Amino acid sequence: MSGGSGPLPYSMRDVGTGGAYNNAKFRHRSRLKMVIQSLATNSSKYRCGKFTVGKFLSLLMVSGLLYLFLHKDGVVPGEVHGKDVHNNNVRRAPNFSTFWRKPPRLPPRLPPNEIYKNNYLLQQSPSEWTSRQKKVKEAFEHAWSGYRDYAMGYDELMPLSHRGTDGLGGLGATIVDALDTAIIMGSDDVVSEASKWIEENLMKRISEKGQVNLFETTIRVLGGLLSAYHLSGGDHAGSGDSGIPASYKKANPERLLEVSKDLADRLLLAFTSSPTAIPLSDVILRDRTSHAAPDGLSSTSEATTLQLEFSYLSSVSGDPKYDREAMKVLQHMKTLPKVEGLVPIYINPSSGQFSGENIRLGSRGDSYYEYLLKVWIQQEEYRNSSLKYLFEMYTEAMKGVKHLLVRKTVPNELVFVGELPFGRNGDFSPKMDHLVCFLPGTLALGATKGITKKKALESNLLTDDDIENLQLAEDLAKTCVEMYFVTSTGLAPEIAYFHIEGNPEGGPGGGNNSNKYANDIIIKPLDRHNLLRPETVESLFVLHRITEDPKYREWGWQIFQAFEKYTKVDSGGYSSLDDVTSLPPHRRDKMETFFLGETLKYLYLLFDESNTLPLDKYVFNTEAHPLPVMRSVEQASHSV
Ligand code: DMJ
Repeated sequence: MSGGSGPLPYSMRDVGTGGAYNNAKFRHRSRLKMVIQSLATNSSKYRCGKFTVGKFLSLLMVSGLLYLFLHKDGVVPGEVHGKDVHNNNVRRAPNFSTFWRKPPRLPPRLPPNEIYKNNYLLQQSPSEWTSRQKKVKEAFEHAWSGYRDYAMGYDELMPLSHRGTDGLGGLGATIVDALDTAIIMGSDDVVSEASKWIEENLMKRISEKGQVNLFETTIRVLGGLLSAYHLSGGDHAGSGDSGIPASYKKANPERLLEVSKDLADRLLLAFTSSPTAIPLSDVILRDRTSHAAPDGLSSTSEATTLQLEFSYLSSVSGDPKYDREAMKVLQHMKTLPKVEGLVPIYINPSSGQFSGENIRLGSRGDSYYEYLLKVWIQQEEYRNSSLKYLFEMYTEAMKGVKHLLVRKTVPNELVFVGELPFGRNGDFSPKMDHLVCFLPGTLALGATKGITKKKALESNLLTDDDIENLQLAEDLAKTCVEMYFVTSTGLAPEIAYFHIEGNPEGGPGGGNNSNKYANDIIIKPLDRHNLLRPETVESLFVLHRITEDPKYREWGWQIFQAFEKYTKVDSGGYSSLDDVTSLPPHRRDKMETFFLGETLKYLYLLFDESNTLPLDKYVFNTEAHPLPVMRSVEQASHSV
């Protein structure tokens, strides 16, 4: 019989009785049996009264004769002698018997993916996570195609009205934000299109454009250029650690460095024009001038989230001025009075002092805390000497967070980080921006410095503080994902309030009443929008790398699916939403640059199986642009 003597293309374990691979489910049925069965069935169903046993037996006899007649010539010599069954020269000529012949019983045919998935002996088996990672890459390319088709050269895409908009000064921010993501994912076409545009246009834009915000331009544009420079092999010291396949397309590093320097030279005016160490908030690129915001104030986070980029530029350009100006800010911050390490969200560049008492880890406060840690991590050589103060400031601030800002909800004890809008002596506000969801990742990174928890424990590297911070990171990450799962769309609002004992705040929830935390989380009408922000998936990525707990990936996958379902625009791109609590959610006609620069990059890396961009060798700037940890010359040469 066909295939009877050959080896079976599957393991017998896969075709046992019962279970998913029960052969009975796949057996072919004889056509003759089917005809008889059908006749009998039809008879009994429609003509039971007229169809006698005699008629049935006669029909059986006729059928039998017909069967024998048709099988007279139906066997090829090879089959008779049990040899050469695969000899093409003796194949049966097609005739009626072919049609009637009973097909062999075959094992279940699985599609290739299923075969790989169920055979643990195959080394190259693409896992479920690899196929999910591929979906993220497809999403990235879909986002890019919308931008390229309707908004190429603008800062952002308006995916519904098929237009572009310049919300960030007109430097083609989406292109630069997306470039390193494309390199990491191996999206070669996007790398070509983005780097071609940068090479041909960006320098000119920088020399012609007007006002840009120092912080946004540094984290998105300068950070994006420098990261792409590194990943394209610009600095040979660290690029080998990235784990990105050499075959993936890269950009032209020389050109990227040239543009970076030109941009940074202009941005430096914000530092050098200020009477204090605190930079002014805006720069007029073409005029090479800088000015403060209309109210004269800078956001604390904005003034203090510049150093990873400027320090790295000094290191690769050999010019210390970038590092020097940017680091003055943090040295100055060290001297200012704080509330248990916590700082108000405004600072005055004229006086160099904080303005107001509003303390929060959400907007205008967030990345101050992130960069205290990351700048310390980035400059490995100075961790125990000149930059030690940064880790001390970070440690004190996290103690302050735990003491003054962390609370639990009623009834279900979700852990969250609230605010002190009127300082230490004012009332506590149980409000948490989605932006705060960067904190779980930062806490986890601060605890192990990028290595896995397992390794850190084995090497006895974790202090009590580290263990407490890691636990807080896990608790907060849970709260951040519940901010998604509690809504009708499965997407988080921009801001949530939390129900605490004696809390005067009350209000509607997220619309998913089956969620356990429906009564713990309050979402006010004006806070229901979603801008495709990255912070939660960023923390899931870091926590997964550090704890190796698969739940972080599962959570990330659920969030990704919700983005796919409710924010994807058929003609290309993804859209922010007005209200995550209503179905279908109204869309906002805007795709933020960080969806390509951060959100999709972190999801891609969350599902990555090969530790691309290891966290003990890379720091991600606050816009998710990875920069290498700068090791001393001696350390670097040992690892070559
Ligand atoms: C990004 O530009 C950066 O992550 C920044 O630190 C905060 N806001 C957005 C993303 O939400």
